[in-house]
Amino acid sequence: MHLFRFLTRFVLPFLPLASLALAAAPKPNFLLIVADDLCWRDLGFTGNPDVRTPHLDRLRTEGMQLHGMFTPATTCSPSRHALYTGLHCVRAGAYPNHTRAYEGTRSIFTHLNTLGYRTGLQGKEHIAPKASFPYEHLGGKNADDFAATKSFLTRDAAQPWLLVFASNDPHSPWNRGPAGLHDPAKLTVPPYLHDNATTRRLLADYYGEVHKLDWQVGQLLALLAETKQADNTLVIFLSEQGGSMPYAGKWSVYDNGIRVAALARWPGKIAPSSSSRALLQYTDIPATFLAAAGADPTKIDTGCPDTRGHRGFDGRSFLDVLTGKTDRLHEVVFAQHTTVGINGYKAPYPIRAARDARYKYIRNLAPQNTYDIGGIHQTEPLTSWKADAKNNPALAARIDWLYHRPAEELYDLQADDLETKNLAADPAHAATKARLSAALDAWMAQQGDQGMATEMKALERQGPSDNETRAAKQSKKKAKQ
Ligand SMILES: [Ca+2]
Repeated sequence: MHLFRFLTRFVLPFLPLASLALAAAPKPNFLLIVADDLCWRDLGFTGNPDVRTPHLDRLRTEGMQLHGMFTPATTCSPSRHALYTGLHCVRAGAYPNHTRAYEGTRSIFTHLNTLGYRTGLQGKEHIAPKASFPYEHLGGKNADDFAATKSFLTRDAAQPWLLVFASNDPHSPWNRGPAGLHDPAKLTVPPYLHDNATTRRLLADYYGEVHKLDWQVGQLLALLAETKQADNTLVIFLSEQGGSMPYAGKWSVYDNGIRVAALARWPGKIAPSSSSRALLQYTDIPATFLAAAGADPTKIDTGCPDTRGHRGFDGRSFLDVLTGKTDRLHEVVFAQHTTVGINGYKAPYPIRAARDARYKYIRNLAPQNTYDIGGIHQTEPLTSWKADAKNNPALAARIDWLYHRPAEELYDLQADDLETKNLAADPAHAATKARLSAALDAWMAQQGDQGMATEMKALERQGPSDNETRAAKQSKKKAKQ
């Protein structure tokens, strides 16, 4: 019998409609590209005049720029847990750096594996426990092994996939980029950095490593084109969290730290050269992928209930933002910073923030302490800045802000995007402060965030498993010495 007649007479009438729809529209693939310690401003398409990012700039013209994407954390490990679990940091137990989620927590890898996807992660991991993140680790520690990437992408044409490409670039010490690409003397030093020879030298090295990240993105996009999967792949690029020079954002909830450069490309679904200002968070990514795969993200059990017993994601799908149906998702986004457990930390300096489209409210929970950690406070360029500050009172005051801040801060980001004018004591902004402060309280309660008490439990939340916390591992090491 002719195949078509056979199908129409005997097979199609017995197939449920849903499977027909699936057969007509295969599930999309997902390529999630994550940078490391990249301030959102330091890309060609976000306006940096010096850095060279031709591949990312092209990706921007092929898709949508998400201007309102935010990470809920200020360091690598908690940002990644939120990104993969769809849960904010304290609820999942993954809030200090070098952290892990509670046993039983599920991630986007778990959920997409259930839907029949193969899932891989290439490059930097920094997440635990293993059982919560059931991906194949591609290329070992070498994120530049694109032969491993190609073999993963082409293994089985009938099976959809998720690949997270987690680059280690441009994380310090900035020695992996091409040498001599930028002349330090010719750079435009951003206004939030102090301009001296040390800053310029480090900035040139950092920009070189951003260029290397861009080369990796070029390799990935070329592989998608070569394997003819570009049209059926939703590509998302994220800058992770801010840069590691003072005021470049990392370890702070200022916008240089928690605001993220974000792009999304999905030919035929996302309009080229489009933009959205919708407020989004990393925790929205898992729900968005599941919605794009045809699943209902509101039915997902994350394995980790909040204080009200709700087991779903903290995030929501922004698929309708990507397809241009809406330009709104959240009214307020949130972030937390945990100092205890950061390499070289001296005293607890927990910070919380709530931000809407215009204003940001920040609460420093231990303003009586000195904020002092290894990264920004004890390395270059700060040492050179301190030497210059001896004859520069404005710079000295700026440096002191790295160590001491008031209990509350409020900024009008429309008028003051570098957050230099604290309006927390200004009666004209009392209502705004009260509104964002109340939103922050509600978020902390939902998360089970007890502020200082939570900060003091941070060491228990570090390490690969409940049996081997980072603190226990370190004291074992000390006992041996
Ligand atoms: Ca990082």
